[in-house]
Amino acid sequence: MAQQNVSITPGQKYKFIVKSAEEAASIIREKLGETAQVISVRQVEGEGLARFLKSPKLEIIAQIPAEAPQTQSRPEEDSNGQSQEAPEMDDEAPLAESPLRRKVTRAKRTRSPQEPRREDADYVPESLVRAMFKNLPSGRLWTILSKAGIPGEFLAQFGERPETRHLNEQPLQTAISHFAMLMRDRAPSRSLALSNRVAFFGSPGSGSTTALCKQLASDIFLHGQSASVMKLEADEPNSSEGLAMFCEALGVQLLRTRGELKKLSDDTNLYFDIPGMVLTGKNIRYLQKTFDDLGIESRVLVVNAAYERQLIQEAYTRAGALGATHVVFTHVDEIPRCGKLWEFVLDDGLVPLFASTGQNIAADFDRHIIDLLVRRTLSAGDE
Ligand SMILES: Nc1nc2c(ncn2[C@@H]2O[C@H](COP(=O)(O)OP(=O)(O)OP(=O)(O)O)[C@@H](O)[C@H]2O)c(=O)[nH]1
Ligand SMILES: [Mg+2]
Repeated sequence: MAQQNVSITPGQKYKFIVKSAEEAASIIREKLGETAQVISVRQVEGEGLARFLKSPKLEIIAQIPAEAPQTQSRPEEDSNGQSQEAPEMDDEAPLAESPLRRKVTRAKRTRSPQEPRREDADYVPESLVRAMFKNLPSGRLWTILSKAGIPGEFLAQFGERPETRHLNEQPLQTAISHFAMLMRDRAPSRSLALSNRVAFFGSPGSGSTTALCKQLASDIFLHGQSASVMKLEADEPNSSEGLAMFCEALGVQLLRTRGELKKLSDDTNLYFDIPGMVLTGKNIRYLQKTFDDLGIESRVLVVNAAYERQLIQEAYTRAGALGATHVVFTHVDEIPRCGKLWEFVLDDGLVPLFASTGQNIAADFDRHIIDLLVRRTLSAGDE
């Protein structure tokens, strides 16, 4: 294997594409030394036909901790057991990171959020996760959680907590209910109420208009509140046929110009439908200004739960830069494994408003996301 004797930089992340966990372990040790840490593991497949012709590979991101400098040969290529520096994200927008996400490499986006890679690409067999994360707790419960798609580093961090160590000694059923209880306890207790001006935004097709309609229906049917909707335009067209029909059916006013806002009473909840847009720096600035000008305090990021975990992270980071307050996960009905959502739901950043679990705009949503995840995680892992 080609090597170059140049010094590697502590703290810098390196990406390795390998065929197996064993190969990864030996390459990482050889190239980065014994102190290297694995930060993330992802199964990658070829595109198109290559997907069927080639065996899956693993993409491993590793780094030497900043406090452990040393000189080693530097990885230089990027295929078949070779390696390269992990690329940093294309940073148009100011980025704010949450503590949980700090450990995770932000790699350059290779496809647009309009065409998200499905979450299956993120699934790494439990045996491989286990080989990569040495601190991963062992036992039947952890096997189930790992199979359910909870990321290895998240599980390893969770397993280090004193209150989780005893779980393996318990009968499985007891361990499962304790796990569920710990997850519920760990969820941030804040329930940030919505202000009376709320915008739903997300990448094209993420389900933001549908999410808005669900919230609207809940206000009207369940809480008897009055509400109006305003459709905002931007560079991207904002088709409103479905929204207009739904508003008409509910007897809700659909506003199209800012001038109409003056006629609204102060106690009316007003929901803003934003055209789907990729959160580039320009769009973030546009949205931030629009939200500020219109006095929109509640800013709900709508994110398709079928996106790759990395894209969800990116959406979170970018939405944080425009003052997002809440998050809605959509298409939860379509994903076989919900494990990857745990780290987002347990994060102290955005407050989860609900999970959308189907196309029905007057139903198909669940506000008890923790319970939903516990149910879905354990049933997926137990299959
Ligand atoms: N299965 C499923 N489908 C959903 C869900 N949420 C939305 N959809 C469907 O996804 C499609 C896009 O939903 P929209 O609400 O129009 O998405 P949008 O983000 O407003 O799209 P644009 O404004 O055009 O960018 C529609 O066919 C919805 O019925 C969900 O939770 N589950
Ligand atoms: Mg829409």
